[in-house]
Amino acid sequence: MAIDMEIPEEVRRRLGAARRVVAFTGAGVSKESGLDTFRDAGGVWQQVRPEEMATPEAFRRHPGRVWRWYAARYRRAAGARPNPAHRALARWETLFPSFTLVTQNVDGLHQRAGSRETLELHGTIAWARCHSCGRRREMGEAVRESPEEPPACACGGLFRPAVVWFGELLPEEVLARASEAAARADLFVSVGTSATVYPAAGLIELAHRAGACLIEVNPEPTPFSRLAALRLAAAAGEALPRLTEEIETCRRSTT
Ligand code: BV8
Ligand code: ZN
Repeated sequence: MAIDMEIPEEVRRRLGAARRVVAFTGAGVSKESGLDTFRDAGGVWQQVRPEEMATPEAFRRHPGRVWRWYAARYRRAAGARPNPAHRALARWETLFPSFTLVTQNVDGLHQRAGSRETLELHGTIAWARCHSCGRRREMGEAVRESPEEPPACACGGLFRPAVVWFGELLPEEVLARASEAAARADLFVSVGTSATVYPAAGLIELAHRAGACLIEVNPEPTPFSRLAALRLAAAAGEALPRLTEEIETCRRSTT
């Protein structure tokens, strides 16, 4: 599919001059790596109800069921490979004086594509942590040792995936750093997210209100599309490498 890369002159100017840049990603960025999104047709939340799998109450009631479901998601994520969208974003660290990658994804694919610092708002599936005392261990090791039931911690509590469930607080320092980066951004690029889960989605509005140029990469519109200076209605794996070329061109012509 050829992507329409008609970039308005004003946006080109902003791409060329941007100094503090934030990319904000969601499940759509990993779609082309073979991982399901959450809210699209056939997505994760059409296979299971979020309140039955992704809440502390669900874990208390059915720890084995929740553990097995996350063990399966862990194996799929571990078996997936980063795609051109992840790789393009890893390069953005070298394109701008300041670049912050903020993700809602728990799959670790940004890091595996080479992104050195990624703010993981919803935690990670690569680690398990004790639901009682917070002790951490690698998810892969925990799943191999105990594939059917969550392993017990030395404190007597149960290990769970180190992700953020509905009704739980986001990691305070990660959210603070992401909010600060959004509030200071002059360019904010939202990729592959339905922008419906809070407080994460609030970062988009925060950046927009602070004057950032907003770009949205998503085949479908979102509640924030109307704020975007540029919308690329295409798959991230195609749009981001092309956008990266355009950014490089714009930056060469401004320096
Ligand atoms: C909290 C992690 C304080 C584990 C996930 C304000 C208003 C309304 C509700 C709330 C509010 N504030 C808080 C809430 C409640 C709730 C919430 O937001 N509910 C919503 C859904 C109504 N939030 C919380 O509970 C948060 N905690 O607020 O704490 C508190 C505490 C107690 C009481 C009150 C307050 C915690 C939320 C954390 C949820 N964790 N999961 C796991 O993965 O199992 S949620 C889940 O959604 C995902 O993990 C993901 O991180 C997140 C966001 O989804 P997306 O990544 O955007 O994925 P989605 O499928 O939706 O969209 C994919 C997009 O990609 C689509 O648009 C599609 O078009 C596009 N796409 C498809 N293919 C491609 C593509 N794009 C590009 N390329 C492609 N190829
Ligand atoms: Zn413990």
